[in-house]
Amino acid sequence: MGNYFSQIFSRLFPKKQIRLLMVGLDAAGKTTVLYKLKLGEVVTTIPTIGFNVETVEYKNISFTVWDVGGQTKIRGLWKYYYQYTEGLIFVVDSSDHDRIETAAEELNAMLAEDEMRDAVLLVLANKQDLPKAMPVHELTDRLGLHALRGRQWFVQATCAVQGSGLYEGLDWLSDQLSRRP
Ligand SMILES: Nc1nc2c(ncn2[C@@H]2O[C@H](COP(=O)(O)OP(=O)(O)OP(=O)(O)O)[C@@H](O)[C@H]2O)c(=O)[nH]1
Ligand SMILES: [Mg+2]
Repeated sequence: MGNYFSQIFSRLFPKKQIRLLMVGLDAAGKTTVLYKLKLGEVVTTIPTIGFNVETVEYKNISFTVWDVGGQTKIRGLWKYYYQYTEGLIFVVDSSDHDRIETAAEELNAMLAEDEMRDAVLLVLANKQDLPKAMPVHELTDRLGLHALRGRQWFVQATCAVQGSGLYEGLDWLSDQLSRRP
């Protein structure tokens, strides 16, 4: 009986579906983020060649999260995932001082693409547990986010292995996107 009513309820009020693309340089922690959200666990990852995709249910929203590998040689494949992306999650290893410029270049090139015009941007300042992690304000500067025009963006500090900050990031995305038709 309960099941019957919940089926009627979900037909009357279907969950909003939101498509998210999660990219960033290799080893930033994307796959760790994905499975921490999906399973509540830290999985042992290997570098992603290709993609992982999972749906994550949160706050009456069904997020479809595409996690695409970030190694240099395969970054050219990111563009095949742009279409219909409503939210871009750009994951950064906050302790990787040597590659923050590369991360900034990749992010800004992606945001310049026409298909990404309407996507909101959530940056995950990941690996905040590491001693040399850059704080949010420094990452914001170094990624050039203050120069963005006509884009909703937000930077969330996270530690994917502990799970901290991940749901705050989804909260921001759901606030931005659930109001859209
Ligand atoms: N200390 C620390 N390590 C993390 C954190 N998040 C991820 N890692 C580790 O970073 C390594 C790379 O994580 P992945 O999730 O495989 O990285 P990825 O971004 O998916 O990498 P590609 O698939 O190659 O693009 C793994 O050893 C993770 O355990 C974090 O918040 N803190
Ligand atoms: Mg991966």
